[in-house]
Amino acid sequence: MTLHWTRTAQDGAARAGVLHTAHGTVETPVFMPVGTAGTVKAMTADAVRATGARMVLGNTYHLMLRPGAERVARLGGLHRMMDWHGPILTDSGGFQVMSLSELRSMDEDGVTFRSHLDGSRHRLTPERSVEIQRLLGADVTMCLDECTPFPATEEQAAQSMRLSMRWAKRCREAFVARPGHGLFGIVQGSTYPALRAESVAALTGIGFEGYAVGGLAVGEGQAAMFDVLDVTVPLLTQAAPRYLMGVGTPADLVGAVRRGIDMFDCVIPTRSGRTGRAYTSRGVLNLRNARHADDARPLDPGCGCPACTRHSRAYLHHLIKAEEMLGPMLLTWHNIAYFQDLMRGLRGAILEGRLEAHAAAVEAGWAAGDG
Ligand code: PRF
Ligand code: ZN
Repeated sequence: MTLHWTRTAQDGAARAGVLHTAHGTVETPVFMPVGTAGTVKAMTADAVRATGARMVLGNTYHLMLRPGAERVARLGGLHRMMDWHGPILTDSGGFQVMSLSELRSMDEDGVTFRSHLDGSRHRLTPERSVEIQRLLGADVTMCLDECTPFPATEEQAAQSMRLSMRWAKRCREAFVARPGHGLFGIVQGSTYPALRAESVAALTGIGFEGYAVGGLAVGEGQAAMFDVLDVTVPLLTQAAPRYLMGVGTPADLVGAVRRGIDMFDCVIPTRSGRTGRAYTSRGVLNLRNARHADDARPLDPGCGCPACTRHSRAYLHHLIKAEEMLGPMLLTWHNIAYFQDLMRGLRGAILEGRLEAHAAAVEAGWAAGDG
C-alpha cells in the first residue's frame, strides 16, 4: 500500500491521526526537524530520536549539490547515510533555489541556477526533482513548485501558481509508486482566496497522497497566514494529511493545528538553538543575555532534555558566551524537545477533545514568562 494517513480523532477543525510510511508510522500533528544537508545540525540521529522526533526533513537542493543524489544512492540512501531509520520527507528544491542560489532562471520546463557553494550550473525540472528524491530514498516526495514571492499582484500570483500546478502534474506522472512512499502536492496562490481555491482544485484533480500549503511564512505575517489557512484548509480532502511548509513558531504551530494542519517543518528550533535562543513553556529566552550568568535554575523545569535535567541556565549562558560547541548542541536538543513536547500535548488534547482549553493554557504559559 502507498503512504497513507488515518484519522484517529477530530476536535473542531483539528485532527489527530497516524501517517503510515515505508519507515514506520508517525502520529500527527507532527513537527519534523530540518536535516537539510543530511544532518539535523548539531545533533546525532540518536539524539534527534531521543527528543521524541519521529520524522525529519531533507533537502533536494543541498543534497544534489553536495554530496550528490547519485552518491547518496550508492551509499545506501539518505536513511542509511544519516543513520535515521524513521520516515524522511524531502523538499523538492524549488524553494531553496529561489532563496539560496545565484543567477537562477525559470522557464516552463524547469529552473536553471548556479550553486551557492561553487557557482557550478545545475538544472531542476519536475522530473529530475522527483528522480533525485527517489535516489535519496524519501518516504514523502514533494512536488517541484515555485514559492511565489511576497508580496505579489494577483496576476503574478496566478501565473506562478498555474506554473506550479503544471509542474505538479508532471511530478505525478514522473513519480514511481512504491509501497509506503507517497507524493504530496503543494497549494500556492499567495494571499488570494480565489487562487488558493483554484490551486486546491487543480491538485485534487490530479490526486496526491498528501497536500501541502506552500507560499506562507514569507513575510505576510501570522494574521494573513491564518487567513489563508481559514480559506484553504476547508477545501482540502479530510482523508489526506495536510502539511504547512516551513512553519513556524510555537504560536504558529498551535494556530495551524487548530485550523486542521497535520504536519510541519521549520529551522526555528535548530537555527535559534545555534544562536542561543531557547523556546520554553514560559516563552523565549536569549541565553546570551547577562541576566542568566548567575542563574542556577534549569532552562525549563518541565523539560526532560539533557540541557534542562543536567545543567543550569548559568552554564548554558557560559557555553554560548564562550562559543563552545556544546552550547548550540544542548540548546538545539532542548528546542527540538520542546517542539516535540508541544506537539505531543496538542495530539493528546485533540484525542481527548480539549484542544481549545489546552491551547489557551499553553499560550498563557508563554505570556507568563519565566520571572
Ligand atoms: N514550497 C516548497 N518548500 C517550501 C515552501 C514552499 O512554498 C515554503 C514556504 N514557507 C517553505 N518551504 N517546495
Ligand atoms: Zn529542555
